[in-house]
Amino acid sequence: MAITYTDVDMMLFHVEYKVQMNNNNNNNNNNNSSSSSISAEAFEILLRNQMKQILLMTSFADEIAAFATSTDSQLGEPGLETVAVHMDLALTPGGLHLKPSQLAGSLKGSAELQDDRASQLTVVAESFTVKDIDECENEIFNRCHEMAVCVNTVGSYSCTCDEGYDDVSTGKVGSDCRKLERRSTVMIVVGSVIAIIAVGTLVVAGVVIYYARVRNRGGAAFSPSPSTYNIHPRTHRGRWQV
Ligand SMILES: [Ca+2]
Repeated sequence: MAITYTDVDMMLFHVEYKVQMNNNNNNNNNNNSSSSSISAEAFEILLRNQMKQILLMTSFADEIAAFATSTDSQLGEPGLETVAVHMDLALTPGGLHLKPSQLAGSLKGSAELQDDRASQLTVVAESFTVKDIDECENEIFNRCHEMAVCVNTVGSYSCTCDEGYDDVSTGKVGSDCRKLERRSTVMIVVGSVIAIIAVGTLVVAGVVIYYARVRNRGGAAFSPSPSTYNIHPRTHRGRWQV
């Protein structure tokens, strides 16, 4: 199980450690044949409760937002005493100052205080290692926009919009990138073309109208008036008589 915080900014770390299955209880019952048997469900409950106690005693307890554990080994196998455990640890942004080595040291110290060999489940304190989670490797861990570059940092990550894209994010920087400049340029070009066509149409229309008027005026000047025809009414209509 992994923590997936994509709606808020969290510091994510991966913790690897080992737990030791203690057989004291079963030895006391003289029943070694099922000494290691424990259901996966019961083990998860034990593990989570113990880890919660350990985490609450660390120096960064106030920064813990959530944790999730998972195991590699199959549980309930005869003779199985040590199980490798993975834990995803989410801290609030206030934990930014903490380094993985500091987290591991605090976990170790807290586990040593909790170490109780008489109980069924014992945490092997020496096994804690803390690693940064590379949020950029898996999209479920980061909120970078598809047109943004994701850069992993210790405990966190950053997003930067690609060149030519504007950052219009309202939340995490680089979570929303838009092609605003190019869109404006296209609109300007389209607007200019429309304006040129409109002006050209007006000019052409003006020229056509002008020549039409000139043509109409010229035709009236050279046309003979009806009175001119009446001077020689017997001549062929339309021919001039000198
Ligand atoms: Ca990281």
